[in-house]
Amino acid sequence: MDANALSVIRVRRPAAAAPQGRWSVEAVQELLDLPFDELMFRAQTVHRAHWPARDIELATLLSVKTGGCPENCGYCPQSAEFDTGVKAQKLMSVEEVTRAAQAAKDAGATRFCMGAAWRAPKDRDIEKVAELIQAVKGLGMQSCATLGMLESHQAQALREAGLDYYNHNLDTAPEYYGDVVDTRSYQDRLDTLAHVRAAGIRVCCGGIVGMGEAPVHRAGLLAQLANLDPYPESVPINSLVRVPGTPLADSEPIDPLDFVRVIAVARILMPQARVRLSAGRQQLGEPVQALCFLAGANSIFYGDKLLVTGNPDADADRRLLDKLGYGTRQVQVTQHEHGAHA
Ligand code: SAM
Ligand code: DTB
Ligand code: SF4
Repeated sequence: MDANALSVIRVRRPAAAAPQGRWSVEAVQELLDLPFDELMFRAQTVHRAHWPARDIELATLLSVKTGGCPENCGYCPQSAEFDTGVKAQKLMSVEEVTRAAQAAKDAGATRFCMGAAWRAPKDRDIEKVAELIQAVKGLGMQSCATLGMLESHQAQALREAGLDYYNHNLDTAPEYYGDVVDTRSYQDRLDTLAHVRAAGIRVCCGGIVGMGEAPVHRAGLLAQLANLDPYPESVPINSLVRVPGTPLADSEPIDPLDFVRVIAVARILMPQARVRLSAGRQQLGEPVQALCFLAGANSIFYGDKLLVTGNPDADADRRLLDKLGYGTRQVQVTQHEHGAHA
């Protein structure tokens, strides 16, 4: 057992105090390689020291601007370069988005995340998204947006509109990034994250596993996330949804227990972050999801659809949480509204 691994359960620092470069890729790899029981014990210990037990955040996603994206992210069904059957659409109206957010709230979601298939929004797009943010905030929900690369003044405008979180994923290790997308760089992603942070918006930043990456790339991604200063408040861990027509459609799926390990290490490295068990839950099944919660995941995407691909339906998720004894205390189902936007 190594000293780094032993030290991790003592981590109690506030996110804002995370020193740069604290985690080496090697130390993270050692955590990923721990015996499964040891890793789960450590992750659960860190989790219980920082979070209430059984507190699973429900965040609903909506694709407010779908398809036709000029980037070539190899995993993404919304790139215009790939033939995936996703049709490009215009930005949704305030009324449509408000209806969807209200339905999500009625079904028990507390956070509403709006995704747009842009490389980078124009200033006039930001003005329109600001109205969407205000509508979501008006319902008393937390707002999140993921719109691509931002300039500093755009991040500030989103903050002024009331945006709580900005999602911008690093996706994988820097060394593997060029194999996945070559229309933008890792540094572009880091620059946007810095603008978001400087504007006072909370950062939602994670990645995808199951893209054919080597284990060291998973360690590299986790080290990058944990070494952001401060580390993100919210960390979505996606398992690749393999969409026919995308370059990564035939990737070897990740071993489910390795996926659980990634969640556990994210929890250990970033004790105060909401670790979100994100895309790919349909493929994981209930027992693996239960292990992910045990490993420290405390948030899910909730609702029948992610952006353009499927997600377990809300009824199934409520059943799962009930089955696990987590209850759905925040959930007041309004049956006729739930799923109306899916
Ligand atoms: N266009 C913006 C961007 O790329 O930053 C925002 C939308 S983009 C769809 C948001 C995130 O979804 C990506 O960064 C990626 O991590 C995730 N994602 C996209 N396609 C995925 C897939 N097939 N499986 C898992 N995650 C995926
Ligand atoms: C994140 O990390 N995962 C979400 C959200 N942030 C925007 C997106 C998942 C997309 C899955 C494939 C799709 O439906 O487009
Ligand atoms: Fe475009 Fe975002 Fe999809 Fe990349 S992940 S192709 S930037 S929508």
